[in-house]
Amino acid sequence: MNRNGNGNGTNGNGGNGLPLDPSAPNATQWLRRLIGAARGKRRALVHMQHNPDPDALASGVGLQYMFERILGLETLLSHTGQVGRSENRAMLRWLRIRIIPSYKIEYDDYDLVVVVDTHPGSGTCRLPGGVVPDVVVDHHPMDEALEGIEVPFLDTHFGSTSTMVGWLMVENHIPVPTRVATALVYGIKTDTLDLARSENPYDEPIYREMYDRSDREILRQIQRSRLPQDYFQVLERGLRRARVTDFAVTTYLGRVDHSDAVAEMADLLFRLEDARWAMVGGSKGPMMYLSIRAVRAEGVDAGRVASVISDGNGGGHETFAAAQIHRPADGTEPEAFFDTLWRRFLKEIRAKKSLTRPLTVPVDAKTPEDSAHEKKQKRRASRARDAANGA
Ligand SMILES: [Mn+2]
Repeated sequence: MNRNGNGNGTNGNGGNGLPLDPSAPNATQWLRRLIGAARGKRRALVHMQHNPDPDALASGVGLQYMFERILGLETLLSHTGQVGRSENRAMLRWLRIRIIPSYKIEYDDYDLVVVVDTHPGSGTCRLPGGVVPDVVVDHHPMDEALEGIEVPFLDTHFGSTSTMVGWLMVENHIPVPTRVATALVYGIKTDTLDLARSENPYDEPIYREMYDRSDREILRQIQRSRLPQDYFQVLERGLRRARVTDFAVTTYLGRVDHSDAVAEMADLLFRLEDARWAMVGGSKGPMMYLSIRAVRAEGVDAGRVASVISDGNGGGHETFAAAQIHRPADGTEPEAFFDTLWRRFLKEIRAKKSLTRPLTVPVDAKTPEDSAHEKKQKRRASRARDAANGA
């Protein structure tokens, strides 16, 4: 699993030319290795993380552009899962990014396979069995060293994979078109919480370089994208069911169309004053999705908690993590299953279950619609009684 810990990445030069790890290749050496792996190839495939987020999409677009521009190598973007969040769908639309579902792809037809924003062995890497990528570009921490990859450009010092790709272009003076720059801006923004989560010398200078070349109007269209009605329905359900337990805030969204809804709700609840942890669940088909957020502190590791409560089906960083768990085949209702995970979560973070209260209203509180409906029913019943009594 993709857990935090060793920061086993290699490293590169900062915008100031100073590598964090002096033994690591610099941007020119990485580019040379990348081009070396791609030279003479006929068709390239860039495989993104499961349910690709803006960082995966942007770094994919960046690499696609580099391969096509430098080598004239036809490059497709492939993915598993789906792009759910409205902003991310707007990004695809406005930046004309074409992505192809993995099941439509014959991997043998490609002689260069690149994995971005994830790595083999991580829960978010769903390469078909037996496919070993030639190149991996990723900033996520990993449990064990990768073997058999020709170009493992892996560095946990970068706040996003988009930063890594932008860095390759800036340091090597590769011109960046508006479309690619705009994508990279949005990729860096979302992965680093507008740079607030960035703790390295790369994200900010690369962000600035890309921002200068980006299309602001398109950025606005993406960030203020229209939301479907069911977004608000899920939001309402999540708030209504939310509970505060000790220092943790949690909720279950019920059925969701995509796992991004779970992450969005976790981000929202996590803003609750005094909450040190947030966990949100949602079910889709046979799967239960969880998103976990934690305040950074000594000994806190959200990735570990996600992994433990999901029996190894989750992971992530110290402060944010996720899990995808197959519901038990014994017919356990999703809600009951979430409850089991909820108990495990509270136990793992040592929150006192007895200190549980609703965040907004009691779980079984009536909505105005419920009350109106009930009144109508009562009126109908009394009319029926009156009629029966011959009144
Ligand atoms: Mn990323």
